[in-house]
Amino acid sequence: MFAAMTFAVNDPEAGFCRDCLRPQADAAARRCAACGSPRLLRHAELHRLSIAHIDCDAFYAAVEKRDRPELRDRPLIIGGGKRGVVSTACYIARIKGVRSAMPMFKALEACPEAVVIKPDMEKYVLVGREVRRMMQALTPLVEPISIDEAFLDLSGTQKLHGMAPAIVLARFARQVEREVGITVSVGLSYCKFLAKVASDFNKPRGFAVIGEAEALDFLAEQPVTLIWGVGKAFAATLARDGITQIAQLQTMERGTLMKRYGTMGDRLYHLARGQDTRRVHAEHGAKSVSAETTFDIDLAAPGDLVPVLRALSETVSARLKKAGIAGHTVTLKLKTHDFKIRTRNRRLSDPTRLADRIFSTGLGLLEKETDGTRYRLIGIGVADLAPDDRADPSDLVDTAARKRALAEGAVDVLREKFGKKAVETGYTFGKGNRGRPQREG
Ligand code: DCP
Ligand code: MG
Repeated sequence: MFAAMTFAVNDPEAGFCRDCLRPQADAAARRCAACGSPRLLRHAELHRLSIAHIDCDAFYAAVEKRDRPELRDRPLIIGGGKRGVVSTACYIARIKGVRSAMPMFKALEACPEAVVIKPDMEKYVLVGREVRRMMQALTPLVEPISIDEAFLDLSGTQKLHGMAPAIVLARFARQVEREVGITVSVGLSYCKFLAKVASDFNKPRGFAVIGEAEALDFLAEQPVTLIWGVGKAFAATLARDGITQIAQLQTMERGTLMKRYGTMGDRLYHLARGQDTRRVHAEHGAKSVSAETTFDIDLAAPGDLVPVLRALSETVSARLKKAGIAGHTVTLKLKTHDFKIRTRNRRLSDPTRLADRIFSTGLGLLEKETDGTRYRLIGIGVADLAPDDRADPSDLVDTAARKRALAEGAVDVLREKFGKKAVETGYTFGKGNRGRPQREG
């Protein structure tokens, strides 16, 4: 009889092997006692951490190298095509300085010997889906962020898997390598913010752990740009105020930060201290009603985006009314020109089914995102669904709401009678064909 193999991490300080997954006994050993691999993972909080961020390494390039093994040791750039920029480069090309979004001619100046392949999106989408399905076998709580990355919440899955989340994740990384033929990097922590930071930490084929006990010290040494939402422009604002390091934010009061930077100040305060209570939301878990549009060309101007938002809000509202439901939370979704998905939410005082409220809430969210970024997709929706008898009460703080509800009711009657085009609001009028929908759902 074989002794039952246990994958529970007995001693987190001794850790386990990322290649053969066996627990280790010696916390000082440099190689796995069983297989000799140097890829040992140890951390005092290894038992307890369960929020993960997984990101594929050099995704498009990895897929192409998988399909053309002769390119394995060559510098590879995926790019060109209409946009004339680098989509991604393999890690060999990155050593030469090639980066995503770099103009192609510059990339080839830096690395003239590189092989260049045009992106094959259809293929990458299929591979991305395959990886995602494998994630969903680990936990229902998988929140995709882009084509090659997602958050996973593995809390409470220890019993199901018979092993700690850390080992489940290492096994997953190994499985992706064997079955899909590409590599991933894993970040494990107690919150989304630090899980994402960790996954970037020792790419490629990385696995980094950030525990609660070390979070403050770790963050203190990092620049403010590490914080989610601190882009170039906001970092410049902070720099003008003399703030460049997270350590500085850790000494500041919440009130001061909020007074200076509004809701972003609140975020700075909490994230600088490693406090992030956002939950991992499953892709299909929370029921929602939404509509989205992919543009023919990327759009950045509010004047282009707002009318589309208005039209989509009306579509969502019509679906809600038809189903007799309303949503408590309005969600704006944007996909940037480089395929990053941004979602922004606002919870309302009570559920709504009105196009006007959905739109005006979405508009508030969109305003903060129209910073010159070019978008290829916009979507709006509502979540936290409820029966519509509690929706849009007439004694709303906003007294105009009742009037708007009545007006919308009248518009709906006209539309029912004479068709959708009969009544167009100022926002959608004449703009309907600018962002021609390719997909709605
Ligand atoms: N992408 C793109 N243009 C960009 C950035 C990314 O087309 N400016 C595409 C190509 C990438 C994929 O999205 O392969 C995933 O983006 P990542 O930022 O995760 O980059 P990679 O996976 O390529 O590399 P990394 O190992 O840094 O994650
Ligand atoms: Mg990636």
